Amino acid sequence: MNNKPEIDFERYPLDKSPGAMADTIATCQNQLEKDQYCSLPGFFPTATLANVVTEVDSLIPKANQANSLRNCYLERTQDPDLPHSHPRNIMNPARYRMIPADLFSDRSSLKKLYFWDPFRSFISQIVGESELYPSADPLQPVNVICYGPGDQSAWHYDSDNAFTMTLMLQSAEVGGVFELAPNTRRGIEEENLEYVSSVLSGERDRVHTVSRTPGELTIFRGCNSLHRVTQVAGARKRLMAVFVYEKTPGVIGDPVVNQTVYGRVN
Ligand SMILES: O=C(O)CCC(=O)C(=O)O
Ligand SMILES: [Fe+2]
Repeated sequence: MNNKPEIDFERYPLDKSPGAMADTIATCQNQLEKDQYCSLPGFFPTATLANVVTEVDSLIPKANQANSLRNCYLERTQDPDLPHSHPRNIMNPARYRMIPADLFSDRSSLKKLYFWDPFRSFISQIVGESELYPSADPLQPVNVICYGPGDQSAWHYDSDNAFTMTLMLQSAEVGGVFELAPNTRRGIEEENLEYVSSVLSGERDRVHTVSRTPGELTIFRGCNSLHRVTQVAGARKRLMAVFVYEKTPGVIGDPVVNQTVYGRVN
């Protein structure tokens, strides 16, 4: 599948010579390096968003709902050998619905974007990878996370991906704010537990509120930067598309992860 997707080509001329995007790529690289996220507003125009939202609305009833207490490592059990204040023992509620890739039509603008080679090459340049590949998993490549009233995500680190790519489809009326604390840890060898605990307990000094307007593409490095989505209120759902690229071809997801996230393995 390699059809041209319906993005705003005037603002983002990915269909022109590679040099046409050089300035945007450099700006994104700098922002990503500095803040651990970068933003491309207006990537999807309004008409494209409207089509995708219609498709998403029809799929929500088929989506699995995640609803659990979890720590920032995405674990659902505490460790009784550690103090109460240890990040492993600070549990927060997470509730949302996840629409897996196989429910979307091949004609969906989300899939056209995901499988379009110039887009993948653009993203690999921003994140500094020589090559990225589509995921071979039936469920993981293109998802939409739906947050209805009362839904939210808990402060967490993303597990293995070096970067996470999201596109805001529809914002909530109230709440649903994406917050990110850049570089809360250096990696699992340098956890900075005191600072992590302070963010989990409400310390706001280094927390960024990241702008997410409808149509905006955001790339972030969520592996070492705590992030969350605050609780949504109001009738309009917050709808966020998430795209997963891999560093090697043919990658299939962990069946345990798929069962937890989607309620099925494939
Ligand atoms: O819904 C969002 O804005 C972010 C979701 C998230 O944390 C993720 O995809 O890793
Ligand atoms: Fe995340």
